[in-house]
Amino acid sequence: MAALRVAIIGTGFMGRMHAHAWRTAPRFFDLPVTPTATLLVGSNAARTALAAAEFGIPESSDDWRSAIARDDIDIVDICTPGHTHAEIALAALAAGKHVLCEKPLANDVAEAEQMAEAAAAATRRGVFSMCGFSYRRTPALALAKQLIDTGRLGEIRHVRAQYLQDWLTSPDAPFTWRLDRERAGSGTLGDIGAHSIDTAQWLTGSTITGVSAMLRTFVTSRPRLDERVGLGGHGSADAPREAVTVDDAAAFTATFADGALGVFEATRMAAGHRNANRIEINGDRGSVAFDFSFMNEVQFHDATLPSHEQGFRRIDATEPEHPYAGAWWPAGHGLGYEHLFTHQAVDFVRAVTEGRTPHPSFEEAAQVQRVLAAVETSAASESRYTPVEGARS
Ligand code: SOE
Repeated sequence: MAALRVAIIGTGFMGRMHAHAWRTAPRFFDLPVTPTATLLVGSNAARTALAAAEFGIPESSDDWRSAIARDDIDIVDICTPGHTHAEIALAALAAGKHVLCEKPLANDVAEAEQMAEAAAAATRRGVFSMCGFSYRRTPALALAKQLIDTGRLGEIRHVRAQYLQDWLTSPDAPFTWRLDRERAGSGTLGDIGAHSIDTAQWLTGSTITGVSAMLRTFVTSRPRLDERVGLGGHGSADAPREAVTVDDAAAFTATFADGALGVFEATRMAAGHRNANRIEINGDRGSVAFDFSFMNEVQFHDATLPSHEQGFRRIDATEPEHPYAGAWWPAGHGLGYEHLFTHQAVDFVRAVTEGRTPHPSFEEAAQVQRVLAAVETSAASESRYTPVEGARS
């Protein structure tokens, strides 16, 4: 294998991010094979050609099927909305392409399980796949994983995860595909709650076995996006409004196979929190706490120290010994969001060339999908919800 040629499907936020990652990975990391994004595929030919020029990708197309049929494409990198993941991934695996697929893996459990089965079969033919739960590639979180795996937290009792964003706080924030159940599968739950579920199961090495959940949609329609303003701006008050068919917020408790208890919250309406992806894990020997707002740091408490020496201490995960960090800048010169995607590309290339299944596998991502489905089922029934007697409404 001399090179790995990548076709990126999707020209939005993630398409742009992945293009950056494929370009950067071989510049900073010593890779056995050089990946190159050679083709960008989008739904509109003219806009995709412009995007390809901007991302530095030599070719563009509006036909993902012909991209997959090409002999000179080795990796299909799926960065499209969720409703297209299964069809593209299944076709790509059948054509013998390695597949990197954005999260959540699919829009429902049936699709996710079909993808996981196809991925397992492809692995036996030397064709690999991975789901893009990119936060696994945060150096500070990877350090937390090392601390947990080496027993520094002992037996895990609590997982406390919150993913707080605020870009939907205003009722005039514009409509996007992420608010359409047909395309996105679910709302905040699948978009960012899925990250917390994946991170929690990955860090603890334990699966979620049950949930008790609530979902809320606070704003039921939004103005159609004014292209001139763009996401993050406001739709004009008199613009036609589109119905929001997904959740704005999710809250649930969870049980883990190893006996731990989990409390999860995800919202895109936590005013003031742009991207606070937080998780804290408590065991009988210590705790770790992480907040993406301070993404280069992890807080570690060692409960085995003499009590007068105990307390959370901040570890700056930018030393050369820390995961991924040695490839970048001198210690203390932090990393950003885009680095996670570069690390993801690096791990994917290394696994593919060494013939190893990269993580998270489609099967791990299908387990996240099962949790998402359980949250929706629980929220719909609210069967374990007990109203407070005598409370005034
Ligand atoms: C939007 O909520 C979003 O871009 C997610 O889709 C990403 O997965 C997350 O990393 C940042 O926020």
